[in-house]
Amino acid sequence: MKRRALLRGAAAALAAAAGFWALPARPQEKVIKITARRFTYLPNQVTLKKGEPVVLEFASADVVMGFSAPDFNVRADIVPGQPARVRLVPDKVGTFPYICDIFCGDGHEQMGGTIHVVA
Ligand SMILES: [Cu+2]
Repeated sequence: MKRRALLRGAAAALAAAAGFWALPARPQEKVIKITARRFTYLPNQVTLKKGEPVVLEFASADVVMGFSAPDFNVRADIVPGQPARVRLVPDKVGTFPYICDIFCGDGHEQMGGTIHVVA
């Protein structure tokens, strides 16, 4: 009885180890670099895949800017000289706007871009 229980324990441990080793290596997250300058983002269109994690890395070429994509609940301050990173896992397919949410001068209201999420 005791031996069988031990064997069962060993089998469970082996199965757990096999499961552990079967886990795929965490893929390197894709980084998309976006430069913000008055009053645009470059690029101002990004295409992402649903469910695929991505890091948006922002740099400002002039003044303090914002980045806000309300559909994905992410935002960042973009301070010159300090790259700002936002991690995003798109959970829906479609076309979603993002905007600058820090007043950066005349033209600020038009500053934005588009995130396309494909299946
Ligand atoms: Cu702005």
